[in-house]
Amino acid sequence: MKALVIVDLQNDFLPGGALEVPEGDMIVEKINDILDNYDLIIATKDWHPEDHISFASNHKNKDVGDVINSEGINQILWPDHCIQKSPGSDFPKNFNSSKIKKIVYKGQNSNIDSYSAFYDNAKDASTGLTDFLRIKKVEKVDFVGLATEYCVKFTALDSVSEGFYTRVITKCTKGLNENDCKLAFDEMRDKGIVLI
Ligand code: VGL
Ligand code: ZN
Repeated sequence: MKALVIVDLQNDFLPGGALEVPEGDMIVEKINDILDNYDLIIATKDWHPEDHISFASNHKNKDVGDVINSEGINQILWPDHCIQKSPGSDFPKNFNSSKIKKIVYKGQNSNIDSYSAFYDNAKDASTGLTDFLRIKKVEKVDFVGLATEYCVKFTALDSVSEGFYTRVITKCTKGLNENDCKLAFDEMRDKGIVLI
């Protein structure tokens, strides 16, 4: 079985959204165009409570872009984004979500962020995505979505370490920072992810 995991394709990550990824809107139709190549389509949603630790607004005297340390884990502070059930958390309206068999929600715990759709940033709590893929007898997983150097990277890295044959379709991802994306692609390649 061959699965596609669409990472955090949500309004807040598109131009005009709370945490906009430049040209993030340009991948929506490209993703629509490849859906028929897969046996199973899964989407992830960044799904934060209002008091989430990653929001700069929840910390006194901190700004977006500052880094705090919480229980030994560095946390970048972001604008409020992808608040549960908000319009910013929705899929883009031109995204064909009709073929999605499962939505994996992440970042729901107020006290820790979750860039990966498999585990939180402490590698503590699992979302159940590994079990879901194994039950469905998935061996090959392709990843697309936003943002390349955060949630796409960490999700794909966990996928390869969970033992799945893992690819990232680079033309169906966009990132926040071009140089960080280059570094992210190098790291993914080094860890055995196939970039296509
Ligand atoms: C993401 C930053 C904060 C992502 C999510 O989806 O890449 N980035 N939350
Ligand atoms: Zn987030």
